[in-house]
Amino acid sequence: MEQEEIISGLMQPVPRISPKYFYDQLGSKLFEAITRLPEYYPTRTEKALLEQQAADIKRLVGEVNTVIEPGAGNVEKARMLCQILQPKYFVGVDISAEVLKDGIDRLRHAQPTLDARAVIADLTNRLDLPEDIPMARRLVFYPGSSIGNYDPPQALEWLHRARSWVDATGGLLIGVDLPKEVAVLEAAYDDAAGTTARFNRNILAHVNTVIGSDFDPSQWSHRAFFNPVASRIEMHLQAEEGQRVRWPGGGREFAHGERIHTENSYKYALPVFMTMLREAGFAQVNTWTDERGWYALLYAQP
Ligand code: AVI
Repeated sequence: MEQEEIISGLMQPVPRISPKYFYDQLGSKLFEAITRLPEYYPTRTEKALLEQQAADIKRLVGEVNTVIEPGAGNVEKARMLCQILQPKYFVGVDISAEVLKDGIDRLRHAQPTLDARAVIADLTNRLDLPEDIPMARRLVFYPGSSIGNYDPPQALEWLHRARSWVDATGGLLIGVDLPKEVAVLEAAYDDAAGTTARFNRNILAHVNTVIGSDFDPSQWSHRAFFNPVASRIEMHLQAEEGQRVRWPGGGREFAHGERIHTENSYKYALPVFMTMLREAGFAQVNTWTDERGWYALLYAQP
């Protein structure tokens, strides 16, 4: 299944690899390093917003039974939210088992009265939550502007699914990265220390382990740029030389300079994203933005 998906992507006229393959063990560590880079503003801007607006968030969201975090990663941000909202349950969902389980352990340690669970799942498939988690008063927490890594139709689909995880008493708290000066955006995805370049190249090492290919990551260079028409950062890997890459049962020729598209990161203007939320069945939306207007947290209710 995974193998077929990757090979089919590599065989496209414009070859691509899904960004979900960034997150093997090393990739997850590199992503954590990215979130601490001086150029990568989304994580720290969102954290500061959560801290500054804690009282207002608590007031608006009110009593919450369960916080559900799809793509919870190391559960760093949920810890703060659970402190603010004091839910009974926390359900973290992620494809990366080890990082998630460590994060859940740390959360249990920090908040012993919280019933915290780990669900290992690929979010592109169906999400099955533990059966004893009540339907009432659920809050889906989707921080980090991860919604931006889906193309808009898939992002809308994702919002519809999030709506289906809650009833009329629930809601969605979501982080969205906003459009801003191109130099700021491009630096965030092409940092001076080269961490994002390593993160991007590491996808090839991961692909090698999944499909048995012989990609040489050092033969590929990192490219990241803002596409103003689509309002997204695009990340690509560009072949330094012409080369043939082989895998069991096949292979492909890559020309010098040819690119593999590895990620899009959409930057939504607030009114655009609010329209998507309404389309997905969230009628009431509250927003908080930082003073530079770079990032937004939105609380959406059915
Ligand atoms: C996980 N996601 C929100 C990150 C982003 O900003 O799109 C992934 C990332 N790619 C490169 N740097 C960070």
